[in-house]
Amino acid sequence: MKIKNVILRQLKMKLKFPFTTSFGTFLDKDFILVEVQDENGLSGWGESVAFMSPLYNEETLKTNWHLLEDFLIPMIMEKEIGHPDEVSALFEPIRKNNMAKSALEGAIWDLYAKRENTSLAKALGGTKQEIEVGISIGIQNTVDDLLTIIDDSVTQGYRRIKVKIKPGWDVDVIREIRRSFPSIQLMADANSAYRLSDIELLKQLDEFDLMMIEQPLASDDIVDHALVQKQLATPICLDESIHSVEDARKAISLGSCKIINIKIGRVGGLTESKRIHDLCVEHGLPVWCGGMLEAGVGRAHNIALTTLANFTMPGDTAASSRYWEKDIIEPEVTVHDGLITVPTTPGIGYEVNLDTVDNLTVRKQVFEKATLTARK
Ligand code: OSB
Ligand code: MG
Repeated sequence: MKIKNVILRQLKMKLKFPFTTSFGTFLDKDFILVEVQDENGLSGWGESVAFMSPLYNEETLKTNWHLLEDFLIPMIMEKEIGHPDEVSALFEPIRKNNMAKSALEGAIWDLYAKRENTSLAKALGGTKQEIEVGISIGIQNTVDDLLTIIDDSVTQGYRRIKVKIKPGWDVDVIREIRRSFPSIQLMADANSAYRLSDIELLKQLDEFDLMMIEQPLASDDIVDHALVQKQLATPICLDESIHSVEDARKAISLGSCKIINIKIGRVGGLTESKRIHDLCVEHGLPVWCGGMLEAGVGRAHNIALTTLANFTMPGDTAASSRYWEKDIIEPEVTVHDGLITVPTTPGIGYEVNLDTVDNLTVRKQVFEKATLTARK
C-alpha cells in the first residue's frame, strides 16, 4: 500500500473530572489525531498519547507535531509498504520520539487491517473475543472520596482497582482501602515519585497483598528498581522505564520487574508492543495494557493489542463514558462486568465521528506529496 495523504488534527477534549497523578493534574486532554489515506481514499486512524507538558515523559504535543511534520510523514509518504511491521524499521534512524512514531504507525496498522478486510486485533495476531479491564483512579482530596470511587468502580464490575500514590498519599491510604475492600484486586502506581532511599516505606506496602507496585522509582531507571525488587515481596511493574524490547530484555535480566505495563505510544508502536509481549512470553512475565487517558481511537488500539494471549492481567482501558461526555468514535467503548467485547469489523472496529472530530479540532494540517516536494 501507499500513503497518499496524511491529515494531522489537534483536538481538545474536556475530561469529566480532574485526573491527578504524582506529577500533576489533567483537566483537559489535548492530543494529535492522525489520519492516513491510501489511493482509494480509505482512512486509517492513530492517536498520539503525548501530553501538553513533558511530565510523564519528554515528549509533548508540539514535539510530536514537529516530528510528524518534518521527519516521520516525509519518511512514509508514497513509500510502498507491504506490511505495517516495516514502519518501525523505517523509523529506526530517528532516535526516541516514540509517541510521535506510534501515532503514525498506528494509523497505518488500521489502514492495513481495513484493506485486508480484517480486524486490527486479528491483524496483530490477537485471539481473544473479549478483554478484561480495570480502572485507574487518581489522587483525591480525601480518603473518603477515594473509597466512594472505588466502591462505584467495583460495583460497575471493573476487574482490578489501580490507585495513584505519592509521598504523603501512600501507606495509610492503601491501609484504609484494604480495610474497606479486603479482597479486591488492588495495585498502586507511583509514576516515579520515590527514590531508592524510600525502600523502607515501599516495604511497608508488602503488608497489603497488592498485585503490583507500578513504577516506584525514576522514569529512566532499571538499576535501582532491581535493588528494590530484591527486597520486596510485591511484584514491581515497570511503565515509564520501558521504551523498547531491548529495555524490556535488560530489565528482565536484571530482575528490575516481574510484570510489564505495555503502552503502545511509550514503546513506539504496535510492532514494538508485540515484540515486548513475545519476549515476556519467553520469560514467563505477564503483561497488561496501560492507558494515557485516550480518546476513542487510542482506546480502540489498546483493545486490539490486549487480545494478544499474554495480556493476562486487566488493563487500564476503561469505558469511554468514564472520561468523556461524548467520545469521538461510534459506538463508544463500553464495559460490562469488567469486560470489553472486541469489535470484529475491519480495522480498529469503531467509526470515527467526523462531525464530533471537527467540533473538537483546534488545528489541522493536510500533507500530500505535492506540498512536501514544494516545500523543499
Ligand atoms: O502511569 O498509567 C499511568 C494517566 C496519565 C499518565 C500516566 C498514567 C495514567 C493512568 C491512567 O494511570 C490510565 C487511563 O485511565 O487511561
Ligand atoms: Mg503508570
